[in-house]
Amino acid sequence: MIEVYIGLGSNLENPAEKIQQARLFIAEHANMSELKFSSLYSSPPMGPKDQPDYVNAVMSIQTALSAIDLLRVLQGIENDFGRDRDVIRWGARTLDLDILLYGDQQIDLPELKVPHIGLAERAFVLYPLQEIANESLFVPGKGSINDLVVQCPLDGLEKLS
Ligand code: ROI
Repeated sequence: MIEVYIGLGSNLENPAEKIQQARLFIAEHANMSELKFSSLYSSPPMGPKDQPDYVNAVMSIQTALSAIDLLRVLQGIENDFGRDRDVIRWGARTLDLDILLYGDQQIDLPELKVPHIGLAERAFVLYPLQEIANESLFVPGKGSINDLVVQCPLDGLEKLS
């Protein structure tokens, strides 16, 4: 079994509810079990500003799925939520599920980079990740979670309730 961190993001059509629904899809999936789930956070859009704020969260799961099989499952869930792929680069999305960390592995495939690209610079990923991660979590090739958070401004990130 591998411990995996997944980033969840949405900024369309009741995003907080979308995130909670996606959480259930993942937790109830036969090949994944939930370990931890962060608070929900709101964050201004990174990328084009003419889109609504995002709701973001991070969850950890245990799975026996390979990273690629996990990617396929998560893409299937995104599609179930009606995401149109690649309409506008970095435009609004109903649901985004990203593999942030896959155990301590570094993966460099055309369709999958782990740790997730940009993880180390994105407040909406780092802060919820730190909330649920062990203090000693190390992001392969990047540094300790605590160091990364200290170096990352909040950028308007706010914890929701
Ligand atoms: N911006 C924020 N704040 N949160 C996201 O989840 C997010 N996801 C994206 C882009 C468009 C890069 N911007 C984002 O894919």
